[in-house]
Parts: sequence; structure tokens; C-alpha cells
Amino acid sequence: MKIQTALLSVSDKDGIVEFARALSAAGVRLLSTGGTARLLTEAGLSVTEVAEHTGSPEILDGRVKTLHPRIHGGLLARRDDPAHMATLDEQGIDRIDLLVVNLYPFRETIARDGTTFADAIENIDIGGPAMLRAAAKNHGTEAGGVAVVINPADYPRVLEEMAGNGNQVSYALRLELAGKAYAHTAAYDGAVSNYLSSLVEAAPVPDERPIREPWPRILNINLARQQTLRYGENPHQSAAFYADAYVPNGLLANYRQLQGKELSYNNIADADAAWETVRSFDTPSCVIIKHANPCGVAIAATTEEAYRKALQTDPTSAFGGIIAFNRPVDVATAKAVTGQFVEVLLAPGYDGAALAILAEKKNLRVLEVPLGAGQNGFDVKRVGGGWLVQDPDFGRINREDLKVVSKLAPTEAQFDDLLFAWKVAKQVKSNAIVFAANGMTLGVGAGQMSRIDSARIASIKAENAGLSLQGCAVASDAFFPFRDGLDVVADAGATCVIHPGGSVRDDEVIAAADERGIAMVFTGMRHFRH
Ligand code: 93A
Repeated sequence: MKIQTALLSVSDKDGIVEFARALSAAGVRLLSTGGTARLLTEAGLSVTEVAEHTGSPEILDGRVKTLHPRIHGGLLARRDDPAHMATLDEQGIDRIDLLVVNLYPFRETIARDGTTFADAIENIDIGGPAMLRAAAKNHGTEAGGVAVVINPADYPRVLEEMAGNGNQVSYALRLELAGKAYAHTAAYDGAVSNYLSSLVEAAPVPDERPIREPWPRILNINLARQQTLRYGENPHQSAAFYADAYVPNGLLANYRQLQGKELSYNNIADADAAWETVRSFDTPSCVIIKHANPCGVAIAATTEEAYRKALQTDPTSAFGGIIAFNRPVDVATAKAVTGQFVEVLLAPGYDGAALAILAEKKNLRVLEVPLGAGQNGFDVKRVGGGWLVQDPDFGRINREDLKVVSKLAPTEAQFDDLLFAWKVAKQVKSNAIVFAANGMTLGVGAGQMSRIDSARIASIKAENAGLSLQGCAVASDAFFPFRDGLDVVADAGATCVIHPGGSVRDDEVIAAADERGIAMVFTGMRHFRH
């Protein structure tokens, strides 16, 4: 069945004029609501306002615009049911064959500073989801049905099919679009529910209530399968990756794979850790990840130098690692990196000639990720019968947050090394101990049940790599409970230490630092990562 009439009612007006122009050129009649109609008219298109089409004006400040039998009848009548078609005729209702709707920006509204409760409520779209659900339900059969589009990215696909198919949209595409439409309305209602249920404890809600959501009573999530994985953490576990509709700027929703094999379960987990680490640095830097832990991190003037420094920390563990850069990869860097076995490479861009070098390593997965893409939303850990949910660890420590507690104050260079080591320690599984100097890690101790063992492992690793720890900085993700851990790092050669402080034995630990001639600073913030 040919697309004869389309209804366009969008808040996200991206690409709508071009789409409408193409539809109009294909002979499709355009119906539209207030703001969308205005935009299309200004672009010189001929549009019928929904109010004119239904004979009912928009009322109640726009709360009722499209909620009308001439709209919903036109969307819901079964195309292959003569009785339904006869009813449309009797009632003088036109079929609506294509619906283009995206909803009031509810999530964006509540995320904005200074939004009031009244703003939030007015941004709950009612008519839009009603139309989406109607159109998606009536996506129809091979004989015909409604095509429903919620995402501007799908405009070209619809036009392409129409052009090659006498203005028709195939059943396969209508079905796919219907599934997307319901995912969209489900996510939308989930966001509204999360918001309202987060306010339940605080009723009554004044209009000027500031919007800083506490955890909702009912936590709605909306996950869409993005990829079925060959297997999970181990080959006997089946697995898939689900994209979180609430985290549109997440790494996995935004990467572009330029070459190489499909990402595996472990690749995705490690790529995420690599990206979160590398993007925490402002200067050119390189991170090498193995088993979710950084095994080498460095900052330098160039990405190549950063890579060479990062590799030195632990070349043995770096084998088969995931490598991330926060600057585009150039030829020198590509040459250096392909000298080792790499599973996945991530960077915000690649020079053309660098890509040619990487292409020689067929299996190497090369991902291009915009620097802005990263974690937000919430952090989840699964436990028996439920989830533990928390804010992601966005804590960041700057120079002015540090409190010098030892007699000896760090030098400027030591402050730089301490802050560098601290940033790395945040990304290391607890207990974390990180030795560093001159913008590179020298030894990383991760995931031990005692801090002292992490300290020992970090210094053994430096020794294995032939790196000297004399005069280096060291970071500990949580306080030293006793002086023994401090003695281990001092014996190894560290001369300045950064850690949160806050132990009942802080005095003992500070006294030990003074006794050993070590400069010690407290961050006041802990970075457990389990
Ligand atoms: O206020 S509503 O819930 N009532 C409606 O009847 C209705 N119909 C469409 N919101 C309604 N819409 C929404 O208006 C659409 O979902 C879209 O987000 C927006 C487009 O409005 P305009 O074309 O005036 O910019």
C-alpha cells in the first residue's frame, strides 16, 4: 500500500525539513502539529495543520492536539479489513500511512539545572506515545500497515524503500520500526516512572522543587540488545551486550569499529576500562589494560612516547592488551603499537596513513571513539536476588584538595607524580598500589585482599621490568591501616605518598612517614573499586 498521508509531530526537529521535503516530492500529503507545521511551512512546504484536519483546535495549552478519532482512526484501522476501511469511509477519516514522532524531551528537561517540577510534568508527552503505540500496533501485514519513525537516523531508510518500491514501505521495515517505537515509549515511561517514584518520599511537591533525583522506589531500566556475543567471560557461557537507553553517550553506543574481529565479552569490558582511564587525562596519554586493570599508563608530549612509557611498566602483561589513547593515533604511534600483540585499540581518531599500518594486523580491532563518549547513568553490581546501584565514581582530586600531613612537603614535580599516580589508582581494582614517576607508572599492584600484598606485588613488578623506584611517588586507593604498608613502599624507594587518610592510626602512619623522610598528602577521598 502506497504512503499517501504522513503525520509529522516532532520535538527533535533534526533532519525533519529534508525528510518532509523528500516525502512531499514523492507526492505524500503532510499533516503536522503546531511547531513542526510552522517549521515546514517556513521551509516552503505545503502542510495541513492537525487542528485543521481534525476540525478541533489544540486545547489545554497543547495538552490535547492529536488525541482525536480522525488521527487515531487513521492510524489504527486495519488495512486488510474491509469493515475497518468502510468505517473510515463512513466517518470521513483519512488513513495515516506514515507517522513521524519523537517525544517531548522529558529526560533532557529533568537533567537540566533549575528545572522545576511543573516543567517536568509539562514535558510528559501523552499524545505522542499514544500515536506511536497506535501506529506500531498497526504496522500491519504484507498487504499494508503504518510505518512509524522515531529516530531521524531512519529517515533515509524509509525514503530509500519508498523510492525503490512505488512509495511503499516493506513489511520487514515496518515491523522493525514498530519494535523500535515500543522500545522508545517503554524507555520514556520508565524515565517518567523513575522520576516520579523518586519524589514519593518527599511529597507534597511544590512547583519550584529543585530537581536532584534521589534513588527511585521503582527502578526502570531499558536495555536494547545491541550485539549477541560469541560467548561470555568463558566459552561455555552465552552472552549479549545490551545498550542502556538512558546512557546515549556511552562508549558502546558511540564507537565506530574501523577494522578487525568482532568485539568479545572480555574485549568490551576491558575497552570500557581503558576508555574511562585514558579519558581522565587532559594531556596526551596512553593506557594499556589487561583483565580490567591498567598494566601501564603514561602521559607524554606525544602519543608514541606515551605508549613507549606505558609499555615499559609491564611489557609481559601488556601482551594481548587493550590500548587506548586520548589523542588521534599518528603513523609513529601506529608503528610502535603494532610491534606488540594488541587485542583492541581505542582512540578519538586515526591518521589515514596510520590506518594503513594498522590494517596489516587483520585481527586487531580498531575503534574510533569520540572523546566525549563515556560513562554516566549508574553503576551496577549484581548480587543474589537484586542489584546494588550507585553513582559512578566521578570523584576527582585536584592539587588544591590535597592536604600535606608530613613535615616534608612534596616538590612541584612530586605533586604532579602524586596526582598522576592517584588518577591511575582510581582505575585499579582494590586494593590498589601504584608507583609512578615522570608521568609513567612504574609498578601496579591490583586486586589483593591486603594492601601490603598489593604494595609488595607493585614493587616486584617494577623490579621485573627493570625499573627503579628510587625517589618515585606512590598512590594507595584507601588509607594505610598500619605503618607496615608504608614501610613496604618506603623500602621500595618511594619518597612521596598520596592516600585518602582517615584511619584511626593516621598519627602512627604520619609519624612513620616523617621518620622515613617521606612527603605525605591526604586526598580525603577514597577510590575503592571491587
Ligand atoms: O501535549 S501532548 O501530550 N498532547 C498531544 O495531543 C500531542 N500530540 C503530539 N503532546 C503531543 N504531541 C507532541 O508534540 C509530539 O510527540 C511532539 O513531541 C510534539 C511536537 O509538537 P510541535 O509540532 O508543536 O513542536
